[in-house]
Amino acid sequence: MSIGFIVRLLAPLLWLLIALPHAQAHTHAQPTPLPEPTGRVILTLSGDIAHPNVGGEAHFDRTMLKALPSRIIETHTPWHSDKGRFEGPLVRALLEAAGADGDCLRIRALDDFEAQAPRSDFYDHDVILAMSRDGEPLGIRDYGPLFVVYPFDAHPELLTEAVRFRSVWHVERIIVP
Ligand SMILES: Nc1nc2c(c(=O)[nH]1)N[C@H]1C(S)=C(S)[C@@H](COP(=O)(O)O)O[C@H]1N2
Ligand SMILES: [Mo]
Repeated sequence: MSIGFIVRLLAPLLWLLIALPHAQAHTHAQPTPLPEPTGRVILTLSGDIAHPNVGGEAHFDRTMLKALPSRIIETHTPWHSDKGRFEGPLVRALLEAAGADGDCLRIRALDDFEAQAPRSDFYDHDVILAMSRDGEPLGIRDYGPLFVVYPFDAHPELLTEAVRFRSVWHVERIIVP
């Protein structure tokens, strides 16, 4: 066997070894462009964000939030005596739109309240950032404009102090450490 023959045999293999991981990393890192908000920004995702649209942050107006995959959750909450029909984007859809990969999220409210929540909550359950209740936009008096709603009625095991703490109302920012 000549050296030339061995080189010709190995070259494509070497090329695969070098090029393939790059090709995969490239497709994986392909960002989904997040449009820029045109209306008033009501939610900001900051920190470790892969798809920023304004500066290094992901800003959302109402229209952008409404365009995300959403759910309707019919449930009581520890703060409502009657059942409500809460509707809004899935938190995991929001994280994916912003390219937020962190394991833990800091959810901050207009009143400076802040809670930490594990990312897994939003994959284990259809947790939404409710924008409306019974078809009406959530006002600041009804825990709006954005309220983290867990499906308490469907999953009573969620009625714990820890999850109550993560049920942040008046949400304005999600920080990905
Ligand atoms: N914006 C905002 N969300 C919040 C809070 C708050 O003070 N502000 N309190 C949290 C805590 S600690 C709990 S236990 C629940 C319920 O608060 P409550 O017992 O005062 O009704 O809401 C959570 N969400
Ligand atoms: Mo609490």
